[in-house]
Amino acid sequence: MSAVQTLERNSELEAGILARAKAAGLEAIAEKVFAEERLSIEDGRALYATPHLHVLGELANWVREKHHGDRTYFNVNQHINYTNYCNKFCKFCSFDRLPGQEGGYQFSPEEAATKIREHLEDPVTEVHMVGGVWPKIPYQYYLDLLRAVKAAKPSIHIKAFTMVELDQIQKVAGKPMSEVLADLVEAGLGSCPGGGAEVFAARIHEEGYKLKINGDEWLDIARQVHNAGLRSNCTMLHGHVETVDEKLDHLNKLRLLQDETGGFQTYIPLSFHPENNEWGELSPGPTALDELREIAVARLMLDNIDHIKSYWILMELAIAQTSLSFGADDVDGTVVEERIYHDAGATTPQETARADTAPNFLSIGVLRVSELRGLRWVCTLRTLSRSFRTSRLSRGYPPRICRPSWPTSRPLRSAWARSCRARPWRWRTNS
Ligand code: V47
Repeated sequence: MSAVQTLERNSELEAGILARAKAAGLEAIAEKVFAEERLSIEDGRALYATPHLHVLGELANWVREKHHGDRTYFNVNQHINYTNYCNKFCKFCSFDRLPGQEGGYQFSPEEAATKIREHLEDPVTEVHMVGGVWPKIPYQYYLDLLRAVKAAKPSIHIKAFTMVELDQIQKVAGKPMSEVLADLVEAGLGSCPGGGAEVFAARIHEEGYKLKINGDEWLDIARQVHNAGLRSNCTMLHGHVETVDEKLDHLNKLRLLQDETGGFQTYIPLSFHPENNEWGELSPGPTALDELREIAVARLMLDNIDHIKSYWILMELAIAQTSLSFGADDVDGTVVEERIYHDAGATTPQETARADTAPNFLSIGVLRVSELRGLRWVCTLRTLSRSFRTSRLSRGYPPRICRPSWPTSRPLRSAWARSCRARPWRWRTNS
């Protein structure tokens, strides 16, 4: 297609979206989106309120395609929750235990390293390591944990310790955060995950997690992490007792810090899971439509954060797939062993084997699945890409959900599915 044809098609696409936005009363917002103007809190309220979820999705998908085209990022990673000992008693948490309580555990650095060694045959490039906050854990433990994991697999990228854990680590270290971060980096830390942010509003902090750092403290530690040259993710826990305005305040605070530091790589809305925790009595958690809205609003409000992640462990694979048409461009990874959400009632599998996941996402027309290695894109994986035609993403919305152009007949399709499982992925490593 020539450049002129592409331009014509894009403006046709925009005209179509604009017409539907107008019918939905979202025309002014659509114009701002196309002009790449920042949306206001008032615009955010309209996005949360609109019953026209498809128009919202269309706008978010337009932005997603503009930034990432037909790419979806996927990661061969491994989660390690090194301890569930915690003294914060957050009302949404089902994972925490006290020492001596049934199910309580803390891995030694060597045990964590063993978990990495168990997967040396897999092309795992990143470990996501978080745990509870337990003041009796000495500073040296955190350094040893990083070193042991790195020794088990020197090439691995370690994404570890939320701002909440860093706060605790700094307290136990008894020295400035800048020095603590330097020590952790020296021991192997590569970046930080986005957890622990919950909802920044003082009311929610007071109601749900008052023993933990508050929103301003979370943001301040994130600032220090970014200033130390590390990148991090950011999150918001939604679907419990929060209001729309509290969510918009949270998103706005993330957006402002990102203007300042540029250090957030990915935003992940975390869907509240209600089993085995206090807040479960107050809320059943978000519906699939709430989850799609959360992804789309984030894509539109967080205009300065590159990646919006649908964490499939929380959302179920099918909703995570659908969310790729509502603004998400990242689906996390293989995970291997997850405890925080499974303790809270998640019914997703513990691990999605690469061979199963790739066809799952590819089957909705995502052609290239790329690997996020420790928050840096280093690999592009073109599994099966020749078997599919770009239908979903380059033709705009609504997605033709989302048929691969081949194979079409049933026997061919089963043969194809079998071969997906049998065929190892091919990797092209850029580093
Ligand atoms: O901070 C705890 C949340 C977070 C529940 O950075 C719950 O790539 C739902 O942040 N229902 C930790 N959520 C996990 C996290 C994360 C996950 C995946 C990827 C990344 C990343 C980060 O989990 C906690 C808390 O907000 N959480 N309990 C619950 N019942």
